[in-house]
Amino acid sequence: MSNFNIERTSIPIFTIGDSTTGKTSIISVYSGNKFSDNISSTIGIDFFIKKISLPNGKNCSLKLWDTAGQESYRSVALKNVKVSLGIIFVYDITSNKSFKNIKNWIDEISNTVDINEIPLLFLGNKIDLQKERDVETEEGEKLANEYKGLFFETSAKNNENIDIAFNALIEKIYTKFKNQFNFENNNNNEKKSNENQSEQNKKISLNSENLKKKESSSSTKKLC
Ligand code: G3D
Ligand code: MG
Repeated sequence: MSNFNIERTSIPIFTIGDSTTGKTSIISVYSGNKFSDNISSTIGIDFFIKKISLPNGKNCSLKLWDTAGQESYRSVALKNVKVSLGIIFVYDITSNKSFKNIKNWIDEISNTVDINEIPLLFLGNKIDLQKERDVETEEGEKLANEYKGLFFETSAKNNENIDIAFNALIEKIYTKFKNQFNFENNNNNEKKSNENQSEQNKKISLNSENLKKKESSSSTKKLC
């Protein structure tokens, strides 16, 4: 499958939040990889492709963009948020700073997208570290309610609540954007996907140059 086809047949979702909150781990575990204690830090922006079934039983792919916090990449990465159909905000329940910063991230991307128009998912990650908890569950719920987003507490380490959170987001995206899903082409896509099993659930890294190319090619929102 060429990148062109990936672009045309996937649902773009962004993960945003402070570094070390577990964004890469969450996406990686959801994409079917084992949790790694030594995950290499995201340098610029990567994306993972994950094959899913939609609520209507049809197959589709999620394109999960994984952003790093470094300033140099952040501006390029955030420009791409405008093509997203879902945004995941991640904080670390052991870091009140990362929780407080979610509002700053929201302010930053609000320059690019109308967040009221995009399904949002708020994740408080690292619930396996209960003894170090620095953010109460109710605070996370309150924040998510304020922005009419979904809320879950997760552990990428223990693979806890990861699938359930993504499924809830997919359902919300499907309900909101189902008119944009091109089901006529779906059989075709399924056939292509089956011919390219090795292309599924893969990680793709972008440097800033090809990211700009991606940015222009991903402005279309034709889905599945
Ligand atoms: P980021 O992509 O948001 O920067 P990473 O975060 O996924 O790179 O994770 C940062 C660190 O937190 C990693 O540890 C990773 O193993 C750890 N981590 C991620 N999710 C969890 C979780 O649910 N529980 C616990 N206990 N740790 C988690 P290192 O040691 O590599 O820095
Ligand atoms: Mg990362």
